[in-house]
Amino acid sequence: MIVHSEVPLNAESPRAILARSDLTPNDGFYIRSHGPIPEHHSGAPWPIRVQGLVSREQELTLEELERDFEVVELVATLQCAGNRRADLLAVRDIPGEAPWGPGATGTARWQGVRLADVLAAAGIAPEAAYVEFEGADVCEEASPPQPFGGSIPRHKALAPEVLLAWAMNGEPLPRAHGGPLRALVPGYIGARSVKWLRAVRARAEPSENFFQTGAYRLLPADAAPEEAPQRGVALGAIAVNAEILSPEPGSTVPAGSVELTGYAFAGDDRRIVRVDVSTDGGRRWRQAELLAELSPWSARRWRTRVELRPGPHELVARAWDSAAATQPEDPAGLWNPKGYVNNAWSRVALTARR
Ligand SMILES: Nc1nc2c(c(=O)[nH]1)N[C@H]1C(S)=C(S)[C@@H](COP(=O)(O)O)O[C@H]1N2
Ligand SMILES: [Mo]
Repeated sequence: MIVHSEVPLNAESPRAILARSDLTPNDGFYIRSHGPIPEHHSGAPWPIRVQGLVSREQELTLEELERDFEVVELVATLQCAGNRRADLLAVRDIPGEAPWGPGATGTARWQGVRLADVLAAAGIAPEAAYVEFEGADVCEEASPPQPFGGSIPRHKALAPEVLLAWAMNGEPLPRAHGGPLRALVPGYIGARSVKWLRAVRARAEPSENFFQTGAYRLLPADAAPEEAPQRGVALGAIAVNAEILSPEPGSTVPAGSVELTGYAFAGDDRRIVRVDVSTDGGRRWRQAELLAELSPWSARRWRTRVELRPGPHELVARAWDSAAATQPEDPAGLWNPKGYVNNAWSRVALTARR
């Protein structure tokens, strides 16, 4: 793993791990944490509260979730809003934010219960337009310090793909990934998939948590990060994105036919429909072969071959989604004060040798 900080633990997957398989192994899956991992002894109870605009507030243990609701499994990709930030940092400095590369994403098979079923049992009120999640980790970087949290709109909270999940790739949810229980919101920025889940709250308004109002907002380039609550927009659905995974940037490869692989991911309920690659800076494109789509909520790997003459090259890739959205050409126009949502074309410079 490429470690960005030890405390709290933040680490991204190397390109090679993402290139190897559709499912990311648990021990190679990126970890993004704003606070310390909360104490929990395995097997000890972890009751969650379901509260707010519901007719019957509840406290549910893991055992009750598993016993009283349908257990479902789902393959879904998580992707941090800060994925690929390094390319924005190359445009202009972003103080206090780590230079995440393309490995702040991963795909796993998750197991849990549908949030919709839990909300139905609690009797979610018609005026509940948002559902808030709150974790157990108190984050010192928030002002004021507070548990990590955030919210999603009602229509998403009631969608069948949103889970309260306790297992990842057939193992109990590892503590670094929110064990014993996390929210899983496929198609939305990773920040809404709150780890170490303690409370689910139906509300008329979006969450007032710092990570909803003060961070994970897309600010205009001229805003200061402190202006976040007044300016910009809270991030939700992910924008279409793609990255070249191999060859590695800066590598030297034998000239001739070179295999190019990568990932592509479309947000919310959109699907990847096409990936293009170019060896001449985007004047001419050819289509890559799309590999398996494990679920509507998962990233898709792709591959193709390009002919490279000896010398320096820049390989370019971009994806298209089912709403005909594609990626912007240049990160310069995407720069924003917190360094989110870099979905510019992927560019990898390398050398081909005879
Ligand atoms: N409680 C809590 N939940 C959290 C976070 C956190 O710091 N605390 N980080 C969020 C962010 S920003 C992302 S991208 C994902 C990362 O999930 P992972 O560490 O399992 O990859 O978790 C989200 N859930
Ligand atoms: Mo994130």
